[in-house]
Amino acid sequence: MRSLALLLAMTATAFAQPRGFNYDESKVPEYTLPDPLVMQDGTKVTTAEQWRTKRRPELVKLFGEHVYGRAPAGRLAKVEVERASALDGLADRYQVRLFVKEDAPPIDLLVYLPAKAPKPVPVFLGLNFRGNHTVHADPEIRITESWVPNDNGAKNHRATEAGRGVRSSRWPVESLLERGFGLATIYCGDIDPDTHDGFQNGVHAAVDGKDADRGPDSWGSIAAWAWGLSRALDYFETNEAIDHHRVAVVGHSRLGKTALWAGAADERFAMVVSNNSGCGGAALSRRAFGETVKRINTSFPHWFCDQFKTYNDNESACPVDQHQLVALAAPRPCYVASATGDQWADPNGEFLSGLHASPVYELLGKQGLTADTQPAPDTPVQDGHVAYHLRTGKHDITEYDWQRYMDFFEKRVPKK
Ligand code: GTR
Repeated sequence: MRSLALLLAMTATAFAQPRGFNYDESKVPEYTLPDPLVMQDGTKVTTAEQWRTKRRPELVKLFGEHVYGRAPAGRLAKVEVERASALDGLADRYQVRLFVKEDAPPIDLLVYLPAKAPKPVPVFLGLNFRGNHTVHADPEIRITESWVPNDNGAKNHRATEAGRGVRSSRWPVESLLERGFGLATIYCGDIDPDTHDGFQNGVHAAVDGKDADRGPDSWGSIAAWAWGLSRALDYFETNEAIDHHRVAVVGHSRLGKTALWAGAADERFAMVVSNNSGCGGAALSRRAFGETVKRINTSFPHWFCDQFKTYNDNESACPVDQHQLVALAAPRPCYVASATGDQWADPNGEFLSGLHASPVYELLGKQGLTADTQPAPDTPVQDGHVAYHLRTGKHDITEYDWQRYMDFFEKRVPKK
């Protein structure tokens, strides 16, 4: 019985397109999107000032209360830094331990900076799924002490040497260094374990205390991961080799949802990248195409706040939809990327989010997305401040995706 359940779980992961969900554009229900430029009280937002002082804060609050949960203010209690030359002299490697409380478990931040580039350098920052040591074969990367998932999806494993470099295809470190970028990453499970543990571990326990009272708008795991990304940025502000005004926050899948929310909540990020983020990320919830709100809340009850569960099969009751999350990146550049083989994440719904976020960019004097229908595969649209591409292939983040993110960064994130 157990092995049958395991087999089914593995099949679902391998094909990532569970049956019983809608993948047919003609069956998308009719819906009306909430207007990013209309306040809850009906006032139309017509100036950049109104957006900045009224509507933007209102939307951040709504996403906190209805989708991700509200995170507390945060700061680092202690930081320990180890610096060394790495990758045959190509990189300066920093292994930084971030402590959100003096006695909290460490959050390990791994940073590679191009050794030869003039400092300070711009950086891409993103979370990883299985431990920092999985992103590169570098033998010196610390192995996380937090629980990690194994290949069968079980989440209570200790990381070992066997995992070193196994996810390097997702982290083209040398390509980034070659183009003058630094790369920084944290294992998401160092911030908050990706299991429904009743918020007894990770930063929820460290900051709120174990068994803290939780309300419908208390922070879930995505909000905790996003909060952790902001703590990495706090550290960057103290490292003179890093251009903390030019940090792009990037993430794939659940960690792409996280990148979008991190960039929305923390305007210090200079650019936001959503790679195949799907439901609860860039995809419009009201389309209910592929993964639905109900399904995601059922499979991953710890990701969002409890209030979000009240929108199961009732997406239109939610005061926000995900195009407004993209709009919260404005006027900063935001890249939304999809993959042809990732219908579960609703590629067209991801595109439409970028499109319907664009009026906010325009109000702020920038062009948003410059296509009004989804472009053909492998034809990036990068002429405005919202970029989009549909990569041929499966749910993944690849060298192709990273090269496009670097292209866009070079075009759109000015040197200060
Ligand atoms: C899936 C989930 C998606 C996406 C993905 C991932 O199982 O349904 O929303 O987040 O996991 O993070 O790899």
